[in-house]
Amino acid sequence: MTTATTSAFPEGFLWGGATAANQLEGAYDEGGKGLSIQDVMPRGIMAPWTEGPTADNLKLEGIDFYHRYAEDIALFAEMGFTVFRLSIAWSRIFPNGDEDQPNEDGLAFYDRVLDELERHGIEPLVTISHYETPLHLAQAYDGWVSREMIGFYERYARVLFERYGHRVKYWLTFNEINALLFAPFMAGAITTPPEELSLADRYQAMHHQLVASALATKVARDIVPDVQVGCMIASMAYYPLTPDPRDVLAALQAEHETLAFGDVHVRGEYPGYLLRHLREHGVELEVSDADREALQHTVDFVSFSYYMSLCQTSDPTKKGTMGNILPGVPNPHLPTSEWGWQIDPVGLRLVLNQYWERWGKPLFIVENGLGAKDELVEVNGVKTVLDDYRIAYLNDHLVQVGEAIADGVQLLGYTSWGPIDLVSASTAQLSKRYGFIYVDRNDDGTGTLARYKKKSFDWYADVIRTNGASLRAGSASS
Ligand code: BGP
Repeated sequence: MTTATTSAFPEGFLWGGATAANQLEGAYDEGGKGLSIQDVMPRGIMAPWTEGPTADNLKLEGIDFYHRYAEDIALFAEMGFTVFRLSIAWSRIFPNGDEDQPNEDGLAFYDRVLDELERHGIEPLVTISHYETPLHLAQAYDGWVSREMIGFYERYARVLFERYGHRVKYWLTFNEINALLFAPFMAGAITTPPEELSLADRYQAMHHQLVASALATKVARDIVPDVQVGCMIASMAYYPLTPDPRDVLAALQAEHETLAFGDVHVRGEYPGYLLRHLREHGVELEVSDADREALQHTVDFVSFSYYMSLCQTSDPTKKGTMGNILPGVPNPHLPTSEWGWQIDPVGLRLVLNQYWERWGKPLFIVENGLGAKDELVEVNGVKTVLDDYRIAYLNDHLVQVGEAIADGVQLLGYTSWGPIDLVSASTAQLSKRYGFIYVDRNDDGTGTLARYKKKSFDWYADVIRTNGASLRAGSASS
C-alpha cells in the first residue's frame, strides 16, 4: 500500500479544536442561566445525578471560559486555528427550556465570544445541543421521550439562527446523536432510569431528536441562505473479533446502531435494517406524516467524533467493555489509553472511507484526541507538559486522515477534542486531559486556573502552518 504525501490536505482545510459549553464555561448560575442536566451530574455519565448542584461538580466552574474566553481564543489563534467548535448552553438562552422569550444576557455572551473569534479570523462551528438540556425539560417532560421537546428545540434553534446566522455558517444539530440509545439522561434528558426505560421510549426519543434535527435544518435554510448544517455521530471502527461469519454479522449489527443515524440524516428515511430491528422487538414508532415530511430536510455534511475502535462477537462469554459511549470487546492487537480506550489510527481511515462511500456527503471530524494524565514540569524556567504521547496519538491519526483524503474522501476540516483541558464528559474529571493548553485545576477542585502551553501546542501550530506537511508517517503508535 502506498503512503500518501501529507500535502493531501486541501487548501482551505479547516484546522482547530472542539469544546462543549458545559465542560468549560463554568458560571453555571451567571447571566440568568438556568440549570442544565450537567449541573446535577458531578460524577459523569454512568453515576446517578444529584438533587441539585453540589460542590464536587467540576462543571459548575469548568475552566472558567465564561470569563476567560478572550485569553483562550487568543491562544487558539496563536496556534493558527481557522475553526473553533463550541456549543451553546441551551439553558443560557432558555433557562427552563419552555419559555416563550429567550434570555438576552445569555445571547449577549455568545455575541461576545463570536466577536472574539471574528477578530482572530476563526470560523465558528456551533453545536446547538451538546449534552446540556435545561434540567427543567428533564424534570417536567422526561426529556426527549416527550414529543413537546421538538417544539422547544425548534424555537431555541430559530432564536440562534436569527441572532447568529449572519456570522455562523457551520452548525451541528445534536452532539453524538446516537448516544441517546446508550446514555439516555446525558444525551436525552430522560429521567427514567436506564434499566426501566423501555425500548419503545428509547427509540421514540430518538425519533423526536431526528425530527427536531431535520426541522432545525429547514429553519436554518429559511433564515440563512448559504448555511451548512451537519449531523454529528459518535463513531467507532468495529471489527469482528474473529473471522467467524457470526462475529462479522455481530460487527455489522453494532455498526448499524451508529449508521442508522447517518442514514436518516442523509437519506431522509429509516433504513430497512432498523425497521426490522424495531419490528422484531415489538416497537412501533409514532411517526406522523408531518414527521416524514420533516425528515426530508437532509443535512449538508456529516460530522463525527472518533477516538477508538472495538471488536464485536457473537460469543456471549467474551467480556465486554465500554468505549466512548459505545460498547464492544477489546481488540488484542491495539494499545490502550490510561482510561481503557483502544488507540487505532487506521480505524479513522476506515471510518472516513466508509462514510464517504456510503453517504457521498462532505465529512467533518469534529472530535478526536487522547485523554491522558499530564504532569506540569519546568523547562528553562517555563512551566509546560512534555506530552509526546499526545503528539504521537494526534500525529498518527492525522497521517491516516491524510491517507483517507488521498483515497478520495472529501473532508471539510478537523477539530481535535478539548484543545484546552476541560472537564471530561464520561468521568467528570479534569485529570483526563486532552488539551494543547494545560489548565491548573485538579479533580478536587483546587488550582489557580492558570493556563500553560504544552509541548503539543507548538507541534499543532506547526501542523496547521504547514497544512499537514509536518506530520510524520509511522510514529510510535501507528
Ligand atoms: C464525546 C463528547 C465530548 C467529549 C469527548 C471525550 O463523547 O462529545 O463531550 O467529552 O467524548 O470524552 P471524555 O470526556 O469522556 O473523555
